[in-house]
Amino acid sequence: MRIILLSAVYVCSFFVAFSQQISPISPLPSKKQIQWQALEYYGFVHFNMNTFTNVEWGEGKESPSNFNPTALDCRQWARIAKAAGMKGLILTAKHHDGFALYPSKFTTHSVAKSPWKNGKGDVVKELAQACREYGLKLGIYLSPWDRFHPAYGTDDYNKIYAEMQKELLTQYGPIFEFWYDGANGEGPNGKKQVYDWPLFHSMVNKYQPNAVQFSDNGPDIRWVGNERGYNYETSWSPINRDEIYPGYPQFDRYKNGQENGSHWVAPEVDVSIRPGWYYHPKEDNKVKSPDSLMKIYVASVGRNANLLLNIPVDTRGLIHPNDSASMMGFAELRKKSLFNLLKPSSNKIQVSSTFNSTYTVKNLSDQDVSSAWAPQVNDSKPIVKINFTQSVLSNTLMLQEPIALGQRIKSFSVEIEAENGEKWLIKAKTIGNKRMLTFPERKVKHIRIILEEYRAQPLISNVALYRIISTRNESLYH
Ligand code: FUL
Repeated sequence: MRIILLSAVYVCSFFVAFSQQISPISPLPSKKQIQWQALEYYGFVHFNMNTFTNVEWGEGKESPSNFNPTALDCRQWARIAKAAGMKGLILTAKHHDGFALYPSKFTTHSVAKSPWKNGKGDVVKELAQACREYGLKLGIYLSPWDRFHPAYGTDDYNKIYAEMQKELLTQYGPIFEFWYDGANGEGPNGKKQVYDWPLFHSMVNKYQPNAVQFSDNGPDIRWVGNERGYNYETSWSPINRDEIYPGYPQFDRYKNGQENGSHWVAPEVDVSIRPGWYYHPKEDNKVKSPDSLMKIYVASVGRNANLLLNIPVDTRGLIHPNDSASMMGFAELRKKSLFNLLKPSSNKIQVSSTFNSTYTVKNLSDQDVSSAWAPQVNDSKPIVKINFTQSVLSNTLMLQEPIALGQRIKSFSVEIEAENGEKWLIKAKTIGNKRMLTFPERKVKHIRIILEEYRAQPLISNVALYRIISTRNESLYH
């Protein structure tokens, strides 16, 4: 009888352990935030009145007659973006000077007043069509700051902005991201606007519920805190979103996100391929090189953010050949660098313990972000160990957490041993969606990843090893 009972207990506990799922820890990303994070890399297009007046910020007094691209071709933008591996394009439908790239009913300052296509043109429409043709997503940048609009600085302006949102959100098909700029200066009458953020957010939630909204504090995705193309090494997607607002002067204090933040608002790195956001002929030879874009990628996508790379379209209405060459060079580098050198068949991945058969070591090399390895609850020092039967020339370790279950890891270290006996110890804090740790390129023989602190039972969804190279086929990391 005792034996039967004991066996029953054993069988039951086996099934409990077998089927037990690890609970998520809040805050959690929504479905659309998870989908957005998977995009990783997409483009920004700054093309508007400033392109023709050769400035970065217009004053709102520019004549619409300036806007006259000679060869505008949104299909060229989309073709290049697609070939460059971007997943979408976000267009400056209206910048701070107030000029609208589509014939809005709520401003008199738009393409409708320009000589381009005799005032019958609509850049947003052309880009929406081109994106559809090339399988790209479309995003909208609509500057709340408007240095032209006579209503700016009054309550009416909030309603006008919301009406413009409605036009953009209802006339051009699906939108994947809505971008609010944090810049807020004076309007034409010297007044500043108090923005009605709840109204603006409700417009997107109503007309494009699948679109994520970007601003300094979200609500869905947030500014990284600089425009130079990198995220900070420690990066939490959770943040106390309600303590900050667009243009918040002490934003620096929030740039790492917060371990115990109230909301999930992952960072986006926005950076231009040239020094300026808009096209200036004098910057034709200042386009960032593919090597520099690769470093930006590692410091953005490889640090728990997405990369929004701006391409300034020129006065013809085309992407300049220097920019497109660099974008293609960058795509080529990613292709040559970002394939996993860990072959599960020959390089043995071992773990210190396994929670149950749902969270096995196999999940670490399946490239699937929704499956993960987890150690036993009582494993006080969870370790992932990789021994190479043949050492592998590499310079980057990539780790991922399954973000759908929340961000957990607070600190970890990586020990690397090269074939020649050299050793490194890398100490780091967060992983998040993706973390790339670079080290001097060597033939690597052993790697140990030690999970030290975590907010809840730790989970790792993927481990990969790369050799990231420059255009000269040398290591990008010496
Ligand atoms: C900034 C703006 O002031 C720049 O002109 C540009 O649009 C950049 C993306 O955001 O805050």
